[in-house]
Amino acid sequence: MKKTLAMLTGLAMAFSLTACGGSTTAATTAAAAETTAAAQTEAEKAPETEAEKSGNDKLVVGFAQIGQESGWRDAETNDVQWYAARNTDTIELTFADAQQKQENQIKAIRNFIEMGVDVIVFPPVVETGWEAVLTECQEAGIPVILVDRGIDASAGDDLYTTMIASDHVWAGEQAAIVMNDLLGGKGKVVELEGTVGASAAVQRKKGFDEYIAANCPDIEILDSQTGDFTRSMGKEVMESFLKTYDDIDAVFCHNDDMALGAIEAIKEAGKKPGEDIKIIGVDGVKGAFEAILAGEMNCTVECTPILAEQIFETAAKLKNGETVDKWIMSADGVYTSDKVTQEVVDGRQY
Ligand code: GYE
Repeated sequence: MKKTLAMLTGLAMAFSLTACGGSTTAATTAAAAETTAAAQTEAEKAPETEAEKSGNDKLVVGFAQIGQESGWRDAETNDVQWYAARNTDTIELTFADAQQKQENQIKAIRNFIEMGVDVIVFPPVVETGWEAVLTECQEAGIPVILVDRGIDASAGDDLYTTMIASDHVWAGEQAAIVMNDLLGGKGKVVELEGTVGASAAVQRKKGFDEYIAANCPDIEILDSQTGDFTRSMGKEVMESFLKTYDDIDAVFCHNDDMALGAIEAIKEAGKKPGEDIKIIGVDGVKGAFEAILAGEMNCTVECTPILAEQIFETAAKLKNGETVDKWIMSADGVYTSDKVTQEVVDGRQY
């Protein structure tokens, strides 16, 4: 009993339920609040014993979210909570926010194992350090779906069941192809990297840098530093790049939030973003589309956060013992300024 209470307190602490980002509609915010209430009530109840669980035919999913570092992340959270809130007759979602800390994600996953959920879903904040907890999931017989980021291949891909994510190497390559066009094959570029050790950052960098090295002899990458996928750090690091180099022609940002931060830094330095310094981001959030329409940004490579339907459908298949592909890849597009109209901006849900 003590153990149960301690665990519940831990769980309740893990439920930092997101107040959603600025681009959310009232409807999704309301839905998120609904799920929040459901999740909190769930946390207050005693976790199900295996016996109780066998009487529960709902799909019980534990989602250990990274945090709220970007508009993209908020959009993914909203989508998952919105979907679960609309399917409460078949789905029971327990959602934890790890506040960007791997140790919190691991704690949340261990709580889900103790609760005996049907399927565990999480985006690994970094690529390494998951062997122990994923082995525990395996020993408990709980399938694991990685979403939007992967784990280090050397850890072995039998540690998880499937991954639902975009191809981040492809995104980096697409950004490099557009960069080459924007610069007419010649110029000096800086790079704002995502969270150190996150697959989305490692792979976007690999795709971009390798394409430039192999195909663009007159494009030089002057510097590359992390902005941790946040707007504030993107701005800060761009400010320091602008102080160090007076000849920057373009910036490749591993996500749109950092690109939006870089735009502010460039304006404050008295230059025109999108013209004096070209800007490419990744994600395809509404703010980036608005910046492209305003001529202050040149391109965003899409990486869809709308994954809920795939996540829950895949989880249902795994609960039924079906096998699924090891990598369920999202289909994404590349948005240069010629493709971004007011209609496209208005049509963006996130
Ligand atoms: O691009 C970024 C977010 O893992 C794909 O994480 C995701 C990335 C996304 O914070 O904005």
